[in-house]
This record gives sequence, C-alpha cells and structure tokens, in this order.
Amino acid sequence: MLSHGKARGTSGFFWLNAAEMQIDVLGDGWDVGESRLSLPSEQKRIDTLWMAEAGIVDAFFFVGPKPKDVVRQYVTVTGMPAMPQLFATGYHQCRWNYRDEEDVYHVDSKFDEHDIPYDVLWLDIEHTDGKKYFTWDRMLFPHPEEMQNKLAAKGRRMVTIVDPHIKREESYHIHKEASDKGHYVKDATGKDFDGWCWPGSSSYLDMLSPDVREWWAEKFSIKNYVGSTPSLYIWNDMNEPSVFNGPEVTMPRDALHVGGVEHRELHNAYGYYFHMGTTGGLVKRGEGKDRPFVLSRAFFAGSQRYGAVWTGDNTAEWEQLRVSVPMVLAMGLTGITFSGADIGGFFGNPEPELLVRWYQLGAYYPFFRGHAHHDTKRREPWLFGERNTQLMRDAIRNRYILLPYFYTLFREANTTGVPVMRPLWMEFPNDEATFNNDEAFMVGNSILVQGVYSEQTKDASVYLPGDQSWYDMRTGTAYKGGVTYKLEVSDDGIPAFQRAGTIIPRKDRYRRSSTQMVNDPFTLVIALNNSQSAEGELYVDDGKSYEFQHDAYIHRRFIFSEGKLTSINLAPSNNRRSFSSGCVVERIILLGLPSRPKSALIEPSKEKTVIEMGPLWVQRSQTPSALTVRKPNVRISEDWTIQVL
Ligand code: NBV
Repeated sequence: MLSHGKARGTSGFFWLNAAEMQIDVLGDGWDVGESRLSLPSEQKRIDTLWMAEAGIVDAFFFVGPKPKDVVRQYVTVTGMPAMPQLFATGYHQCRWNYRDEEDVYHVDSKFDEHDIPYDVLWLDIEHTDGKKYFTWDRMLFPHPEEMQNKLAAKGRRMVTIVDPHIKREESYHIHKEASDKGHYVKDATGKDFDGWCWPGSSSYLDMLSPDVREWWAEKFSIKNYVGSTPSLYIWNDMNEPSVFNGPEVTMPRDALHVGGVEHRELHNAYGYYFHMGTTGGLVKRGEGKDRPFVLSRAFFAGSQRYGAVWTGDNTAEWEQLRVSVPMVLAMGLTGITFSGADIGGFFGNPEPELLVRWYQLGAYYPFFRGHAHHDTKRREPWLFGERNTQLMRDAIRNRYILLPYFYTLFREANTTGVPVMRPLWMEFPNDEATFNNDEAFMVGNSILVQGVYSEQTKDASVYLPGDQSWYDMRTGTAYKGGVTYKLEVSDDGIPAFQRAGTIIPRKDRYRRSSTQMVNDPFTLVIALNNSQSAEGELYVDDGKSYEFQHDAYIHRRFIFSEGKLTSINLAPSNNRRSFSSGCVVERIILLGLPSRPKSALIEPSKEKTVIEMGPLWVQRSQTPSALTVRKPNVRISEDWTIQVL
C-alpha cells in the first residue's frame, strides 16, 4: 500500500504474505460510517483493513517522504529490478501462433521489407510436440537451430514458451525424471497432483523447492534443450498456476509442497518461484556472459529480480488501452518496472485506428510487445494499408530512437528501484492536479506522454505540470507548465513532451534491430528551462553480459549551463574492468535558446563546429525547427565541453 498526499508526503506498507488476502479500503465513497465523513477534510483519513487466510504477520513500513524514496526503500526489502539486455528493450513480435518455420521467415522478412525494426520473434504453445515443453513439433519446425541462427545473423532473437504444467506421459523425459525424483506438487493424499491443462493430464513442478529449481535450471542448457541456441529466450505462462479443472481454475489449497507446506500458504508466489527457476536456468546457460530474458504472466513481490511481466489477456477495446496505463504504472510502483500490455489487445480484432494508437502508446511501455489470440485475424503492422503501416513504423521507430534513454532508465531502476514509467505525481509530488491523472504518464523524469483513448479523436486535453516549460517532442513548440491545454491531435502520433531542464540521449539512425545500432552515434536533445540550463544522463554497457556489475560501463552526466555543455563521468574512476565505446555524439539539438548562435567551440580539441537550423524529429517533416550543433563528434566515453558562441 502506498499513500501519498501533499501535506503528509508519501509512505508505504508491505505485508509479505502469499496467501489469499483481502484488503478493505475505507475511504470516501466506501462504507466508512457517518462519524468519519463529517470530519473536516484535513482530519479525514483513509483506513485499511487487512485479512489473510494463512501465513504470519511479516510487515514493513516505508517512511518516504517522497514517492521515489518509498520505492527505493521497498526494493531494499524485495530486491532490485534486473538489468535487461539491450535487445529486450526493443520491440517484440508475438502471436499465438507463428505456425511454422516458413511463417517465421515470412514475418521476419516482412519487417525488413517494410523497414520496421524489431528484435524478437516469439513462439507460443503450438510450436511444441503435444504441449510438451522443451520439444518441437518437427513437422512444423524441422530445423529450429537453423531458424534461430538465421534470425540471429540479423541480430534478432527468438522466445519460446515454457509453462509449468508437465504432460503426464511416460515417454516424456521431463515427466519421467520429475516423477521419479518426486519433484511434483502432491495432492492432499500425498500422490502427485494431477490436473488438466493444455497437454491434458498434467502435474506441476514444486518450484518452492530449491532442489527442483536447480534441476529445472539444467533443462535450459543448450545440450538439454534440444533445438535451442544461445539466442533463444523464454516465456513462462499459466504459472498462477492455471489448472483448468481445479477449484478457482488453480491448484486446490490443500495441495502439498516441499516440507508439507500447503498450497494456500504460497499460492500467490508460485509463479514467482517458477519465474525464478527459469531465470536461474538462463543465467546458468549464459555463464555470466548473457543476461537472461524471461517473461512471466504470474508474479509476486520481488519478481522484478527475474525479468519482465505483462498484464495478461486483454481485449482489443479502447477502454483496455486506457486501463493498461494505470496497470503498468501500479506495477512500477512495486518495483516491477519491466512490464507492458499486449499491443492491439489479445482477444478480438482491433480496428486499424485502435491498433495504431496502441502502438503509439505501447512504444512507451517498458516492455513493448505485440501479441494476439489464435482466433484473431493476422495483424502484423503491414497488413492495414500504406498509411497505417507508416504510422506503426513511426511508432516503433520512435521507440528505437529513444532506446539509449530507455536503457539509461532501466539502469536507474536497477540501482534505485525507481520505475521507467512513472505516474505524474512521482515527478510532481506537490501538484495535486496530477494525483488522479492516470491517462498521462512520465517516462523517466524527462518525457510526459498523453495517451489517446478513443476513436476519431481530434483534440486531447493535456495537463502539463510544474512551473517550467514543456517542448512538444516532434515540433519543438514550447508550452508553459501548470496549465491544461486542449491540443489538436492527428493520426501521426500521440502527444509527448520533453520537460524543460532535461537532456535526452537518442540514436536517430534507422536500423533493423537494436543490435545493429550498437555503434551508431548519439543525438542529445537539450531542452532548456527558465534559467537556460538542463541536465541529463547516459548509461551504456555491453548490453548483454554481467560485466557492468564489475564497473564495466560508461555513465555520463550532461550539464548545460551558461551556454556550455559539459560531459561529466559518473562511473567509478578506478573501474575494476572497463567498457569502451567508440561512439560519438553526432548532433546536439537545442530547444529554448533565446538567441541564434552560429558556432560552438569544442574543448579539449579546440575545434569549432557549425550551429544551424535542423529538423527536431527524424520522422516528421524535414522543415528545420530546432538549433542543431552539427557533428561535434565528441566521444561519449570522454570528458569534453561544448561552448555555444
Ligand atoms: O499460450 C497461449 C496463451 C498466450 O498466448 C497468452 O498470452 C496467455 O496469457 N495463454 C495465455 C493461454 C491461453 C489463453 C486463452
């Protein structure tokens, strides 16, 4: 529970308990009793009443006083969000199902043909032989290694699904071993619990047991997972766990785990343990050189340590696009920052307009994946005519351009718990006008995004908080803060603004995947505040290994003040191991400078470079709209200053 108010600040309460819990919130509009309602507003308070079916009272209070402090305090208890690989922060293309190898190659090549970047192609349950995970339907996927290698050659990865229900079939090696070793959850009589799921009669691994998790982890080695390659990552679904014929569509509460623990005690953490076990497998497989990527549907306090999550089976409706924002924001407040909703809506067929708006918003979700149910029509971005293809391409490119900023934010989350996607009040805790606004959100401290949640929208009401200006990210138009604007909206994007006083690192060149952008030069967008200054950060590492935990990274702070941009090192100066990058800054865009300087002086090289008008946003019209420092070509790994003359 997180409480936030202007006068009292922010505080948090966490009861670590995985049993069924009911929490009553006794606030305005609830049944709180007459006496409370008649109190003057400053004495009004909201009480909560907590009840759990089992477990002990193991509770923590977090004193704040600011929203970010509470999250920081909470992750010291539940763990830091894992640092994802760079590729995982790009766009993921999923569908239940990409049918066969031919389909995979077709979809992959269409992305190239239409110049749309993506990083990962996903395979759902139908790729297996009879829903036996770690197997392949060899009719449909006769050459899985070759398929993964072909995509890997373009810098792309694949993901396969691995669920926790194990088919009870004698000849299935996973089942054979699990039952011989006694690795399954037991029913109340002590026999292996047998429930119905995709493969039919199934048993469920007892992931509470460290031995079972260790055994499970081994299954992900390249040798054991036949048909896998190092560019294959994993998706855990149905890990609530889902049991079709179980009470409440899950496991009975009296089922037994290791040490005689009843399922009722840990139900809400079962998915967390499964995610933990799978991630452990990929960590082992990668031998420290390859960070894991595992997406999980079920999660619990602490799941942020193991990977990404998503909001589950949504529907292709405008309202579901709207609610995806508070859902992802709420998860971020609990440290689970790497999350998103299925773009387009899982069930049903989105109208092209809804699909486009979903891409435009979803490009800002920390986890960015298009997905669809097998009963829906195909909906890859090129299937709705040239205009819609263009709009979806722009939305996805928008994400790729901002990848350096996202990656820097993931690192911030990894060291502080502060989420990538934030409610406005986290950045503006004293501005009451932000408290109930969950249609807009912040990406980091620098970007405010306003979703568009209905069809044929011609204008949007956008509240821009604070006393500093905001710059439209595509046109550069400045807006004063503390005002609600009615802004015209066209089909080519949803409103997004850069906060004055910030610097955003971008990579503007078009590529096929994040891997191909690694050596690309940077653009820095400097949005000046009233005192003509701005600050921002850039974090870069090898994008894949654990070397960053040994200080092998570049971390810079950029400060613009009195007409001079300075790059300062934030990484430990006595780096135990080093990470080097030859990347340079190829362009600096200045917003909000009152005069129009002609050149800039670079130190220490003493070179001069030209300042001219240039386009602010790559996809928009090529009409010059912002001051551009051309080709300063300073290295991101070095100290330098650039003085505007
Ligand atoms: O594996 C099939 C689906 C999957 O596509 C979806 O993303 C999951 O949330 N899975 C649920 C099981 C069937 C849902 C009807």
